[in-house]
Amino acid sequence: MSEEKKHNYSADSIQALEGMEHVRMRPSMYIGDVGVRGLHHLVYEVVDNSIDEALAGHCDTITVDINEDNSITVRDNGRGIPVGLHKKEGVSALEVVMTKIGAGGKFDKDSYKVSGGLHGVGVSCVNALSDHLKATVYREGKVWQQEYERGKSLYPVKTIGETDITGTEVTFLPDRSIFQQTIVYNYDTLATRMRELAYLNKGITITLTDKREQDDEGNDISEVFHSTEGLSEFVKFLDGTRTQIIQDVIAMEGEKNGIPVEVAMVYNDSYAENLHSYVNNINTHEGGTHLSGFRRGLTNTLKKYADDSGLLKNVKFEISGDDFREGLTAIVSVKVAEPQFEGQTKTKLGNREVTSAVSQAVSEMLTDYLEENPNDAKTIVQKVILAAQARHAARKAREMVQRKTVMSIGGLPGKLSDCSETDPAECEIFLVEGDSAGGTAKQGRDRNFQAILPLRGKILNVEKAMQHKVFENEEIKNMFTALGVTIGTEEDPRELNLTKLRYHKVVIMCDADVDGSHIATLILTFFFRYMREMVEQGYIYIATPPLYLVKKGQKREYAWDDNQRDLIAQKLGGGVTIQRYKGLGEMNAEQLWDTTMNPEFRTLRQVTIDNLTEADRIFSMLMGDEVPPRRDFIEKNAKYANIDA
Ligand code: 0RA
Repeated sequence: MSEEKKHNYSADSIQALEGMEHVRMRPSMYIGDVGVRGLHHLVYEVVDNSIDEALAGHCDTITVDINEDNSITVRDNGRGIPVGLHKKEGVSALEVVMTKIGAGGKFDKDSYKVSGGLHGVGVSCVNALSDHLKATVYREGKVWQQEYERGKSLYPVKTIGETDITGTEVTFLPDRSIFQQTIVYNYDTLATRMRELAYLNKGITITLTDKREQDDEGNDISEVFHSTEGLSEFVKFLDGTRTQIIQDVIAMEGEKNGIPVEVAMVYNDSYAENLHSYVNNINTHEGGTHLSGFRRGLTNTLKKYADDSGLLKNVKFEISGDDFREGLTAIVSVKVAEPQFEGQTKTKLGNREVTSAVSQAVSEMLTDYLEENPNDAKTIVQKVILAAQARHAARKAREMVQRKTVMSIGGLPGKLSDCSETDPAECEIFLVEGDSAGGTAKQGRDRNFQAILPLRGKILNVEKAMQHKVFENEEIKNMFTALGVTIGTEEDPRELNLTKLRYHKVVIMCDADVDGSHIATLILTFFFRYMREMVEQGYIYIATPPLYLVKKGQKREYAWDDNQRDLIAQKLGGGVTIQRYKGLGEMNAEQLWDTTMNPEFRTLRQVTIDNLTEADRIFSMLMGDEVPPRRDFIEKNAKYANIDA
């Protein structure tokens, strides 16, 4: 495609374009983006085809290899993609699947194709976006093969040998000219998704191997994901470090009105609600009809049980739906033949018929459970009553925050050193650990567009505090007021209101040591639990102060890690003095500006949530009671709180 043609791109020319070329021209339309997310999406797309084959009952083993050159190999023991002549296209069915957009699963009418990546685009799309792809099919006693470059076949399907197994193997190398940011795969990202898939599709064994890296014994890094219990194991994994307050995970699996519904739930002693929902193995962040169905079933059933059992006799305040979900962790997974996805990120299920299917399923299983486990039933109802009580207290505290914010034209927190610029898009606020570092930051900043809010020592761990305590906390009230964020809109009294947000960059600036990263994590936990939309909108950043100052005579250079320090020392030719910054407080205002605050030289790390489910698990683990898993995580991610999981 010439440059000129690209610019003269019109509706007509889309149709004229071959599908595969269109994928290369507008990759984001097919895989969301061409950054890290899109890169990993290619793997999910290929794996989803194998999952479909497994769901159809023909495959139980999938392996995913990250090869040394960052190419990916996905292998399964299914029937193998058909290789016979495709009458309409006049070439092998394999070639059609690999080179025609939307050809996907059209061959097998019996199969109930439900998985499929977020955009359900198929493997041909991966092919179009790969520098090179090789498909190998083991089928009918022979090994068949075809290779492609940027989606174009290099030769007709050929046989390269004999075999007594069946299956499909796809190896692809993403095209650097498309994925310009990076083509390096992240093991943990893939592991998280493969683990999730194993829990969502019990019985399948998924092995992930990283051939780029070996352990001390020289073996590749590798993990096997397999779940016999499915969602109930997933719930236990997610709630791993929380304290369960009922005997067992409440789990059900069945089909209602032709819709397969799977639910697992457990109550813990926290105050957080953790609902995760999936449609056809896709995480529906924005919820939708299946989640409404779950909520409805849960509320109706528990309410009825509580009423019938007389446990509410002396309860004078009203109990709301939210109260039934405090301390609840639950996963709802449905399979829908023709899902309608809505919402900003197309992760909200719209199919109306799903609500009643899930609601009925939940009512049935929960009614049985409560009858068979009266002790647990009582525990749950008591928890609900406490939640309702606390909610009334929390509402008062929230209203205080709100009143203060509304009144606060000119009533900003005393500790805030505001900037003079008033356009939020241009404004930054630094949340700084401690008053002394706050003072340095205040001197070092550019007061035109940078504001400073010092926070006192350890801020409240919101993971473990009841809601009203959170809203009563001074530092947290200051953050709401300074940021101009309120809670409560016309429609939803709990929704965040960002219309008066005063800064579009909120920078968490803490010491570059273990204590500092702990404080940064506490602040992040607050944003994640109480201002999640701020994170989702990309407003939250972490500053990265340097670890070392290397001096020789008048020359000063900064280093952010040991390696860099040594290189600088070498470059300056020995005889250097090295200062290790133990905290922000050891820097003077000018140094702090030069290294950490000046937009020209600083590095800000934007906090993103790739995988909400995993982020949730990490926060509950980091901020929970149990020390060993936290220590493990921090050691593994020692390079300064790597929370953008
Ligand atoms: C359609 C028909 C048949 C197999 C597949 C698709 C298939 C596709 C993929 C993609 C990755 N692994 C796969 N395994 C199988 C087979 C129809 C038949 O044998 O009758």
